[in-house]
Amino acid sequence: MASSASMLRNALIVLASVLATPAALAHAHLTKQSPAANAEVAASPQALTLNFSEGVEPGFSGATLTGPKKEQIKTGKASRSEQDKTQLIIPLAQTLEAGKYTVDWHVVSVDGHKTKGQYTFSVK
Ligand SMILES: [Cu+2]
Repeated sequence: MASSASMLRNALIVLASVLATPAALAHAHLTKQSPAANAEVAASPQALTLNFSEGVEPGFSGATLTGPKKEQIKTGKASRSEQDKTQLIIPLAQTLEAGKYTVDWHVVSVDGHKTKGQYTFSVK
């Protein structure tokens, strides 16, 4: 029969291996975006570009854009950069008027994990 000390030790080993699982560290986090978060741009952008810490699956990744009057902005289909699998490009189907815009993004990274987030930028 195992002593309680060895059971405790085994439990700690299991816990440590769960916490140190590399996949848990490989989620795609947003590292850079254009227009930049909290930026105020002079001209309406033609696309949103989002860079992540990991490669993303374009078929399961995208973003919605909400305008100053809480309206949904029309966007094209999100695609992944051909040169950079960590970059997602969302073309905008309309010119943005002055005001504050909110980007809600969601991605599935190449390891199959989902992440999402939100940021805002403004058009002068
Ligand atoms: Cu992951």
